[in-house]
Amino acid sequence: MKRQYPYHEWNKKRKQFSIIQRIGILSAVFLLTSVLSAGKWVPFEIFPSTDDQKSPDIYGSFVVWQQWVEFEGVTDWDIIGADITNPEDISVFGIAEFEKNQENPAIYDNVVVWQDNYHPNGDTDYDIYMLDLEDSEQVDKPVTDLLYDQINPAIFGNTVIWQDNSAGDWDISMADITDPENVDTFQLTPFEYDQLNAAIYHDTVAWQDDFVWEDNPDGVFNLFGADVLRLNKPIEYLFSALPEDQENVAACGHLIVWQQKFGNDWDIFAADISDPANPNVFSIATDTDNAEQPDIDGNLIVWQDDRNGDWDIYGFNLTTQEEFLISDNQPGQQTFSDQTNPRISGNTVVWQDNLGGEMSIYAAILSGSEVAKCPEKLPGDVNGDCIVNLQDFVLLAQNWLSCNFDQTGVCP
Ligand SMILES: [Ca+2]
Ligand SMILES: [Ca+2]
Ligand SMILES: [Ca+2]
Ligand SMILES: [Ca+2]
Repeated sequence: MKRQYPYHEWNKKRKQFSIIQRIGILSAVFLLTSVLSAGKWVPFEIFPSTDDQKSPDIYGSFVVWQQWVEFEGVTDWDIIGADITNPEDISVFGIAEFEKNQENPAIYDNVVVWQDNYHPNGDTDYDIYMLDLEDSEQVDKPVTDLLYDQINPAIFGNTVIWQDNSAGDWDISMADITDPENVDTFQLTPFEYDQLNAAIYHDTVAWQDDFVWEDNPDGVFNLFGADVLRLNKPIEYLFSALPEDQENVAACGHLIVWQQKFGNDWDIFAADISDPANPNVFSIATDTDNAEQPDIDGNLIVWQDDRNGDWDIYGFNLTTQEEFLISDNQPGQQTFSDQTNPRISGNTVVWQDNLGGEMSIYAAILSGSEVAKCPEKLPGDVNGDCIVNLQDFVLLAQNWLSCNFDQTGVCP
């Protein structure tokens, strides 16, 4: 199962380019200019630009994305970041502004990872790179230096995961980046068929997998996962196997969320994987329109939804069980556009928006009843809805004087 990739002495292949370009660009402060209109929360554009911006991720108040940047006559994707602690005084900074393409960034705390196809020898395969925003030298470091493509990274703590096509199909691999100079890499899914679009939260990794076996003869994507507490000895689970495709999984706490094909449209489902061998699946958004690209943090789930005729961002509060519209929801709004690809951290949601033609990154800081949490569970709140009422009493009465010890002679 375990495969230790040969470790290379990482060369400083891009250091020179890095220094030249880092000095020239974005350490500016931008004023909030794109307020749509008044409302309970007002979406704001993070870094107004005529460049296309897409694939945002967020951790706390740090937002990262990829941007189509022109430099000395050549245009390619770079990674840009912003601190949106104060939405009226956003600081924007360059993270990876190199030749070729830096794409699909992910962030955890102060560490950003991305896929990158710059090689000094002219190769164009993708590798995974990382930058610690607190690194005083601001030098990016390779997580992989492997043949073929390593793409689509995710990060939690000191564990980075990605998908790799070096075996002829997609596999998920992982790395421990505790010491960036000595990255240990492990294969998670050295299996046939495609394992891809993986998510990580603590020791849980989840991915979509079109593995064909007796329960999946058509090779649709099912959801698999693993406990990776020991990176060299992962324990694999089957989270959801249905005849319909299940894709784009995200994870937080003991929950995973994903999009699932139902008839001709996509729906959002979730599962409690506290007991990973027996997931408890429940639905989040199942109308006849498309709900896609879910993300989850705490008790909030977000996704993109086309029920209103264009793409909007929707949210669902797992505590109050209420659904709510996040984007294109301003009083008196006249202009509507497509909001897609949301990510959430705390009460802050980011997405990409094609308002005005090119793609831009927007954010909204949610507030009010839509984001209500239950700080602690009340004694007697049997159904966990943060209210002690008759519903709890009914559940209590149904089990009155029941006893469920697993050993005989213990119950009275
Ligand atoms: Ca670039
Ligand atoms: Ca590579
Ligand atoms: Ca595979
Ligand atoms: Ca919209």
